[in-house]
Amino acid sequence: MSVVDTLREIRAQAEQELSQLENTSALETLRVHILGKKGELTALLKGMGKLSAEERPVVGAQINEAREWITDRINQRLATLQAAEREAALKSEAIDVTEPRELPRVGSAHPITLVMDELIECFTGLGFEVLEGPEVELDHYNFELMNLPKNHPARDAQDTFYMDDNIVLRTHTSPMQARAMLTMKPPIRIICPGRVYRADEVDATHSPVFHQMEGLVIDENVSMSDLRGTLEAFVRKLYGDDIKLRFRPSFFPFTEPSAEVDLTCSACSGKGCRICKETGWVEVLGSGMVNPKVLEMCGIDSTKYSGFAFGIGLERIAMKRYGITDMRLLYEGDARLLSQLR
Ligand code: 2NL
Repeated sequence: MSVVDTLREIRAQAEQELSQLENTSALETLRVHILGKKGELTALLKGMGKLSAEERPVVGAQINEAREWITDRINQRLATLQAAEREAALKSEAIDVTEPRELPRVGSAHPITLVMDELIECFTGLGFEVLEGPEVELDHYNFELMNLPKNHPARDAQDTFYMDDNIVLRTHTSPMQARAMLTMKPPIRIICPGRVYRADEVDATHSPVFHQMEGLVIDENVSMSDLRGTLEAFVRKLYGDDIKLRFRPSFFPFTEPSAEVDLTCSACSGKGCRICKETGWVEVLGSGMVNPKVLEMCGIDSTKYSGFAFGIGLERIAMKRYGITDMRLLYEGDARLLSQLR
């Protein structure tokens, strides 16, 4: 076949393929196939060495003409295909900015955290300082300094987890308060919030891990009326003016005298219901004047200073506040509980 015939064939073939191919990558394949290093036209150019001196310029010009023609056609087609591809990309990648989007799920604080923060706010407003301490404590701080010597029967009520004979998971935040008395000089006004442990079975009102906030005030001439006034101010801040307080005699080894504080039941306004077991009152905290023995063991002169202390169970406050009747709900991590409190 003559070079002219081959060129005609290449053109015809190119023309047909150009009209059929549908994207730029097929076009590129075609371009390489004809014009590339190993392409058909290149092969023809390489074969020119075999031609005579007269034929060479004529054939060379024909090949060049064909190359220009094909290059033009490819570039035209490229422009068309690129435009179409751009159009398609714009369509498929278009974002409808008016479409409503899925909102991110926003978390919320746990009810225990909410109550803890609120109580901290209350007491810091009354001039208390916040102290935190270790959850793994020495028996000495947790029990001995709180007037609960080894083998004392009252230890039963605070059975806990022993790491060894002398190291326990704290049963209250009192050990931190003992540390404060041993290191600070009166006047002392502190609250100690935190996690505490008892070897209790899990049920609707008990958990082996729970939260407490204890308070301690030590100064000269601190009396039971200061305790009453402080707790009354706290309850008013938390629940408002309508609620009534009742101080009921009680016993704790670390306070003398001791009192438990009841509030009028908010579910029935004191009329009596299932929540308050028909008494009209619910217990919120334990308190008392710090036992002079505890003061002395913690290095405070009990002839010069006196003090009061109290312990508040945060689970109880949270359950009362949010109407949660089973304590286990507070620890199950069910997001539906949190979403209801938002
Ligand atoms: C309760 C009772 C109470 C205390 C905690 C305390 C601390 C020191 C000295 C004396 Cl350093 N007392 N804490 C006092 C009375 C009661 O807690 O029922 N808590 C949930």
